[in-house]
Amino acid sequence: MALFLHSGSNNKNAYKALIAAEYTGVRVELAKDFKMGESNKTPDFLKMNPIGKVPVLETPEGPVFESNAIARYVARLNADSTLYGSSLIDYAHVEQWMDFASMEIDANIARWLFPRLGFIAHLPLAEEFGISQLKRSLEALNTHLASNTFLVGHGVTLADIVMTCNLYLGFSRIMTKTFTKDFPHVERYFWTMVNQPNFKKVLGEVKQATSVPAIEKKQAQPAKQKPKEEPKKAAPKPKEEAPAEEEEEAPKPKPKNPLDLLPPSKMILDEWKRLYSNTKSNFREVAIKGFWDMYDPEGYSLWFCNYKYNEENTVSFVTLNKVGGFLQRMDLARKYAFGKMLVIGSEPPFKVKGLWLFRGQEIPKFVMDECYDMELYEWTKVDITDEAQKERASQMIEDAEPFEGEALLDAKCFK
Ligand SMILES: N[C@@H](CCC(=O)N[C@@H](CS)C(=O)NCC(=O)O)C(=O)O
Repeated sequence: MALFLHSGSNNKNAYKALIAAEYTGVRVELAKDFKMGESNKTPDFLKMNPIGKVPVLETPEGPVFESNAIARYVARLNADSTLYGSSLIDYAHVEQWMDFASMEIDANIARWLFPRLGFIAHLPLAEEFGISQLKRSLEALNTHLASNTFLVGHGVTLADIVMTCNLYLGFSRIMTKTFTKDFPHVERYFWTMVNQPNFKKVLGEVKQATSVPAIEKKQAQPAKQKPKEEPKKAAPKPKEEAPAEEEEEAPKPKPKNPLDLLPPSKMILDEWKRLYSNTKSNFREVAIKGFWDMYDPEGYSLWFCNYKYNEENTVSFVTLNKVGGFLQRMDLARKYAFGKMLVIGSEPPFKVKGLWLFRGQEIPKFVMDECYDMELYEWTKVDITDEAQKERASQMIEDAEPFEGEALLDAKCFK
């Protein structure tokens, strides 16, 4: 029998229980025809939650409100669930991070975001305080995640679910790349989590906010306005209202990509990509030879990359998702790059190494700026006058196995 969750379908507080349900196998369904602002004002709803807020879970034993309590209930419905870790101290740490996610992350994102959406009055000093507290909390989280893949232990717990849902509001609505780049481990953690299949089923494809919402002037007076459910779009920003944090996010006219202004190259990237894709046999003789025949060292450069935190790659599917996410985020460079990423080793920790071909002599600045994964790798330019480096590059292109004496868990291509 399914349990019914009363909430709109785009509520990060409801996502906590929905994701927990994916992990525990408990059936939780959103109540049909729920309308925010109407359904949660009815006498029947107020009997379930006297404050009239969502989400509320209807259970055979009565309703539960407060999203963390609901998520805990769903996690505990399956006695075999590992969402609480496997010891008393794990349990305490799960609770610790759930509270941290709510009080230190979510509350400060709300202090920054909600006034901008017009839910409460916008007070610059209060915003400044919220942002400084959020940075302080993210700094602490970043330090923890520098040496931990998950918040607690070696797998997803309820703490990761609650933290990710709270971060989701921030990443998707207000925390732009300019803001999050100072917390690279939080970025890596967030994108790894939202790409886990059980998260993805609920959250879908997640996109980072590209600007800080403008202050909704018409709603900036207190009273009247009540929090709505995470509306989809912010109005365009009135320039004179923009505080410092927002200035740098102002939309600029899109300049031509500087790589398009480079002198023409004799190497046609698409031709190489076609050769790579179409070579089904004699790969060394056909594709690898073809690559070096086409390669133009003046118009392009080759780079080895080596993941800086290989010791964290203790779970195969998490490592593969991490690399998969990286390749997705490189989409912006498709016209200017080709890459091979190898996940190396037959047991953890897995090593992630790659080879990239970029237009120009440097790694393109827009790639460094836009794709946070780049900072997670060490980059070394390939010296093609060195036969050993050239051979290593060839082996990476052809997924040679064993690679540097080890089996390959996977090889992914960006083309
Ligand atoms: N602490 C609560 C927060 C619930 C909450 O603020 N819900 C909002 C939507 S995300 C709501 O129902 N607002 C309607 C209102 O304030 O009347 C939880 O985690 O469940």
